[in-house]
This record gives sequence, C-alpha cells and structure tokens, in this order.
Amino acid sequence: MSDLILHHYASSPFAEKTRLMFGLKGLAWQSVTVPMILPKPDVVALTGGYRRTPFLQIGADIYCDTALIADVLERRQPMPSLYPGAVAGQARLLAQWADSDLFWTALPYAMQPEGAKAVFAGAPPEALKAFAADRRAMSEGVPRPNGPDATAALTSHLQCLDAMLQDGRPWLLGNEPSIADVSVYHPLWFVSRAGPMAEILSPHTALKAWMERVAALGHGERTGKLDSTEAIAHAQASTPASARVTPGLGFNLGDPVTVAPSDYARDAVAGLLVGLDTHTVTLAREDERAGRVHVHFPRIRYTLRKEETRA
Ligand SMILES: N[C@@H](CCC(=O)N[C@@H](CS)C(=O)NCC(=O)O)C(=O)O
Repeated sequence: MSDLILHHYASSPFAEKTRLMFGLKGLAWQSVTVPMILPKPDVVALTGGYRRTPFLQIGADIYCDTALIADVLERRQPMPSLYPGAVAGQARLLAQWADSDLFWTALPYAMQPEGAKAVFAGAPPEALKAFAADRRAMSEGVPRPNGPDATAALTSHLQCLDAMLQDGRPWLLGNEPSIADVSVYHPLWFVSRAGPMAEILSPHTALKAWMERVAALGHGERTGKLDSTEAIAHAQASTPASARVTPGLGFNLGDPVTVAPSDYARDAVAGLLVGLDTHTVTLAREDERAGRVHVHFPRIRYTLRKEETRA
C-alpha cells in the first residue's frame, strides 16, 4: 500500500492537477475525500487551519499546495520529470501563471449562471447557496473579473495556448509532458465540465487534442480509500521527517511563527519553525488528535511571520 495519501474531492481542479501528476509519474496513492466547504475539522487537525484542497499526507508530514506537492513527487520519483531538462524554468513559470491568472479567469468564466447550473446539476439549491457563501468569504478582497471580462481574457489565453501547439508538438513545451501541462489543463478541465460554457474551447482544435493527451496521463494507481479519522490516526502513529532551517533567512529554528497563503483563503497556521529555505517553510505543531505533525508550505505566495510574543 502506498504511503502517499491525497486529501481531495472529485470536482476540485487543483486536485485533478495532482491526480494527473500521479498519472504522469505512474505513482500509487491512497485517497481521503474532504468536504468542499467549511467546517473541515479533520482537515484542520492535520493542517492546523489551511483549508485549501488538495493536500498530501505522508505519515505525520503534511504538504500544502500543489506547487509543493509537485516538488515532493519529483523527489519521490524523479522520472518521468515534471521539470524536464532545458524547459524546467519555463515549465515552473508557466505553471505559476496557470495556477493563478488562468485559474482565476477560467473559474469566474465557468461559474456564470449557465455554467454553475451544469456544475451543480442535481444538487439541492441550499448546497449551491452554501457553496457560494463559502467561496465569497474565502476570496474576500480578491479581485475577480466579471462575466464579460473573464470571457474576453479566457478567449485571449486560449488563443495563445492553441498557438503554442501549432507546430505539432504534443505537449506545451515540446516532446515531453511537464508541470506546465497539468497546470494549464486543470482550469480548462473545469471549463469543459461547465455545460454550455465549454463551447469556448471548441474552436481550438489543437488545444482540445492536447487536452485529450493530458487526460490520458491518467491518475496513477489509487490503491485504497481511507476515511479522515483513519488518516489522522495514521499521522498520530507516525514520526515527522527531519527538516532544516537555513541560516541567514531572517528566522531561527524553534521560532514561533505563522504561515498563511498570501492570495486567498488566508487562514494562518501557527507552529514552531523547523524547516526553511527559499522554496519551503515547515512548521511543527501538536494536535490533540493527530499528535506532532510537520506542516510544509511553498515559500512563495505564502506569508511567514514571527508570532508576537505576548506580554
Ligand atoms: N495554490 C493552491 C490552490 C488550491 C485551491 O485553490 N484549491 C481550491 C479547490 S480547486 C480550494 O481550496 N477551494 C476551497 C476548498 O476546497 O476549501 C494549490 O496549488 O494547491
């Protein structure tokens, strides 16, 4: 049984990105389904308050954010690489653009009324209402394009992406798939599932053929399904891996700190600093149910603060 445990839900685009990374690398993993909206007490037991989906658990180590999960999977199984040779830098930057700009264009585009109706087909109206209220609170203060603005921007993005494939290359950056492919794919996958809104993809035949290639990477091997209490017990029974604080970055081992996403869902996680470099920050925290866990975040797009010592 694989020790990689993905906490996710089926309709999450960022979870789809991660499932495809398992597919690209041919990895086996176990699955825990998390709620789509707050409250998420079993998520918080492991993450300390980070509520976004997905996150990866390996024993008592919790890896937040798909950018970091990608690096963890790359270390776990270097080949095939998510960052192939000469295009590694481009792949990482294109992925960052897709996870931010493209995602926050595709989502408001797809969730216009006709799209939302298709996405939530069969769900009771209260579920839709609760979802909308949850996401409004989660992204408060984040600029969000209106319908026409999102449609214009997505049209332009799709033209650029389709143009990248016009020389017949199978993948966005050449002959090998990379992190760029799964990152650009997941917002478009969400659009493709939004009923009539998916029409916007139709003129882009090269892009549509590429989407089929990305989907064919598959999801690796889902070897088991755990419930969240089993996952918490598994953390409790495990010891977190060792980490290291690089000197000269403004923080010391054992500093009480908080880490929060700097873009949206800015809930802060508090703990003691046990790992830091320019790519990753790691906090140790004690949880009543999960025991001692290490929670890892990417360093960029996250705000790291020393906790004020209270008088
Ligand atoms: N930068 C994060 C973004 C993750 C994200 O926004 N996920 C969405 C779901 S696709 C989310 O967390 N929605 C709120 C929730 O699931 O509670 C990542 O790469 O993992």
